[in-house]
Amino acid sequence: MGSSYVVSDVHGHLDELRAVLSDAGLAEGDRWVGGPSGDDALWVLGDLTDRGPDGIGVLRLVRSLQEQAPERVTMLLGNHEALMLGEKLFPDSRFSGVWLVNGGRFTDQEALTDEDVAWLRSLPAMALVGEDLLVHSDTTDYLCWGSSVEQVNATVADLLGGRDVDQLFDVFATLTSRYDYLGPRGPLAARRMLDTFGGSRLVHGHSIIASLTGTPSAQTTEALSYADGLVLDIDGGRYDGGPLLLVRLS
Ligand SMILES: [Mn+2]
Repeated sequence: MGSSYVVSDVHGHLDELRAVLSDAGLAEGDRWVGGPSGDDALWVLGDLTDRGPDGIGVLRLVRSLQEQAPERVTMLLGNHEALMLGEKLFPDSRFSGVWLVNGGRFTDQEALTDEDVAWLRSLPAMALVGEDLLVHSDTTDYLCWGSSVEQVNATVADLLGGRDVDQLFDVFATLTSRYDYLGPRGPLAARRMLDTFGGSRLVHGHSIIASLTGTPSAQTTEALSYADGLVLDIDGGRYDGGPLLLVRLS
């Protein structure tokens, strides 16, 4: 049985994504290899684009790897995927200003094809991998979409597939929430998620580790376990000068 890896918040840094996947033996260039056993799995926890140089390149690479190995490569929805969809599907809506402020790049948006849009609309919001509950954002607001992983993903698929700008904006807004597992009530919030959706640890990106620890991103070297060990933050803060972390789940 192979290992499972997670990576998150690539934000357009294609070269770094290639480098960490190559170092782990998961991919060589654009080709999926699957690690030493050939049986490893990769979970990408959202936010492929914006803020960085080549978001569309990152999107194309992840899509391609998933096409090569659909059973081994899975991508979850981040707030920037909802944002990218909103800007594409509803131009001149309230998405536009928000998209720009959040680091949207015209080159990414112009290169986005109908196939890319269909792919983005098909992305699940959460997954249970062994004992790890994988999500993009450190928010308990996933609970408003359902009380099982399947239900949440079905609800989000409906919202992403619709023609209602406000529904899509709500998905984006929900996924921008953060910091629900910090502080004295953090473990309780994490337990609520794990009791509802399963797993013994919640793994997220979205909020850079530096923002939780108060130390600069340049000093981040590994994922951060917190909330009594119930939560793991894997966002090293690449856009903030930190590392792109590829984390092996155990
Ligand atoms: Mn995010």
